[in-house]
Amino acid sequence: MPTTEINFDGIPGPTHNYAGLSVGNLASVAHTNSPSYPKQAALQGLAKMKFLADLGLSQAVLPPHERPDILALRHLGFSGSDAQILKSASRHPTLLASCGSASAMWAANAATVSPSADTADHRVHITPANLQTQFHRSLEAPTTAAVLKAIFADESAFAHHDPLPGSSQFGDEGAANHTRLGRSYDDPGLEIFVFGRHAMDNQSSPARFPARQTLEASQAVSRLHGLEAKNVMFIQQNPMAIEAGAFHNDVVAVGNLNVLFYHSSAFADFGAAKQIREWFERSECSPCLIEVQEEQIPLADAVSSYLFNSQLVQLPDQTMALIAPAECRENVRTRTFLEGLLNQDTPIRKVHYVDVRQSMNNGGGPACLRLRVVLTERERGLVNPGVFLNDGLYASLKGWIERHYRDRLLPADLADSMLLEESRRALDELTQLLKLGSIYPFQRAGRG
Ligand code: SUG
Repeated sequence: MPTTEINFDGIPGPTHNYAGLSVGNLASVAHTNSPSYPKQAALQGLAKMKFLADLGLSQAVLPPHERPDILALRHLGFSGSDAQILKSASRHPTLLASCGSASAMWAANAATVSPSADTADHRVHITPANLQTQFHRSLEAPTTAAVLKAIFADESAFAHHDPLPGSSQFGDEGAANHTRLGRSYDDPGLEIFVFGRHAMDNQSSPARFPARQTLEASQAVSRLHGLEAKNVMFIQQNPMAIEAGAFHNDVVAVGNLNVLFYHSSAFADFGAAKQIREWFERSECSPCLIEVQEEQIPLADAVSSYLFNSQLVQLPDQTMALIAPAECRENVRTRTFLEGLLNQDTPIRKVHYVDVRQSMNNGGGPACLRLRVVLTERERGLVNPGVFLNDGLYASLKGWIERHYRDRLLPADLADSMLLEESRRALDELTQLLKLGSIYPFQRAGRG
């Protein structure tokens, strides 16, 4: 098998709920306190994974995190038994919801990964994102780091870095603000880091909504990964896009190999396309830059439909497909645009629509749910094999979700100690299914 891209998808966890925690994420805020459907969320995520696997793509899974995060609540001064902690914390609903979010499902924010073709020591470099802008997301980094170490354990092939310091100057949201382009997966690629603001001087940044990724964080990740300066670009997100609800760059742009598909308002630096073209010229390959104008798709439609949060994948026949959210089929402008795109001369030959609405309602589309990892055949052979989705694992996961997940949840249910027990039982079984060993605090400390 040649070098390929593998999608690692986060499974929506048993506490999936709508608490409206993410300022600047229009869908999250719009669904505040709506009932959520955790079983449906997880089944939708799993169905997307199966769909991609059936297209002949390599697909793997990442487990949910332990929620509510009892350790975090203890750290914040709650004490007693787990049930007592939940009861006391329920008097602070936003705090409890923050410790109960299933946000680890959005694996595009788990880490930044640089393939071995790009790095100085020819290992795959992994930096878990600190996600420090939103408290509920900042809780993910330690478990994410443990999970990634359990999956990519061989140090001769995989280099794990600590998350960046948890300060606002180093806000890092992982692969959602990182795109790798190139001639093939084997060749050194162009790693594009998109940042929302300069943290260490006074350059423009949006006012209403937070710019989560800083230039300083992106530069640090690029240094840690040992990337060559000539193969790295730092581009600022257009503050207007953040103001319109594009809290991550992957809401307005997606790239793969020589294709970059993006909204004309995605980047503040209008010279970015020229620089990308120049890089490709040096690599003796022509890029396919598909810039979508405001007249074609207004930014508001791009954000509500999540058109650019489609996955752009390379199929075994070497053509590309867009895996778009079903919302793009319902929006006449995006549907018409996508139909037209297939008649243009680009590598994109197919559009498939997937229903991940439970995740979409919290601002997470198809591309948010996956972390892309490009691996050589040797590296792939060194990955913990338990996480690869095949028919057997698919059937096991489906049964596991059906047995353990609740149908319906409200944020107030997070105070129910039975939910914590159910979730821990589910996760314990999952680590056995995926052969991950003990990765959760409750597995190490014994049940409280
Ligand atoms: O960080 N939503 C996530 C959605 C992340 C989407 N990821 C990418 N674009 N790659 C966020 O805003 C909402 C949780 C809540 O409200 O309970 C939330 O965290």
